[in-house]
Amino acid sequence: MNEATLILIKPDGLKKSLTGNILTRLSETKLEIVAAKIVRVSRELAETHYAHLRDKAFFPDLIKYIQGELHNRRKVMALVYWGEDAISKCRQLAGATNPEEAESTSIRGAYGRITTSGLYENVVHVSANQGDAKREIKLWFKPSEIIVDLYPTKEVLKDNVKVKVWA
Ligand code: IDP
Ligand code: MG
Repeated sequence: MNEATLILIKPDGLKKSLTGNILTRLSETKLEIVAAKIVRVSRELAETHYAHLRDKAFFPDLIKYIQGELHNRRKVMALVYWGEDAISKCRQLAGATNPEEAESTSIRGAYGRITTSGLYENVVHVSANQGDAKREIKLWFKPSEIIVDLYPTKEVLKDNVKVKVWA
């Protein structure tokens, strides 16, 4: 079944100049890129994205990590991949959350590391399931930034101009 997934190239991926390698690896999936941008991650976006991990000891480090404070690279690359079994194909290529446990040929296995404070710096984010993908894509992208219709939208008036927002 066709589905969408959010991919983030995290600040360590950008700092290590891995963007090209990661996009090349992802192109093996033959999925379609339907949205892409560079994002400066606010604290609010970071905390909302990782809300399910709020109670973990590593949460403060995780927020610093995704905001680029650990790598002096205050940006991430955000993409939406779309196509047959997009989530499982991209999760497979990304590898396990713990880069030490990830297959060495996976993106995280090849390029990730565990910091001395114990945080998994694993280079990429991939939505874990369709529910997460929907929540995350709607959080990171406006409807007008995606070239296919993924989720229901509605029109609202903003400064007397009609704009599409997530319904
Ligand atoms: P996922 O990225 O594979 O979906 P999540 O459980 O959603 O894994 O965790 C989000 C991110 O938080 C991970 O990608 C990793 O950077 C970090 N993380 C998750 N679990 C741990 C842990 O047990 N120790 C350190 N960092 C972790
Ligand atoms: Mg996750």
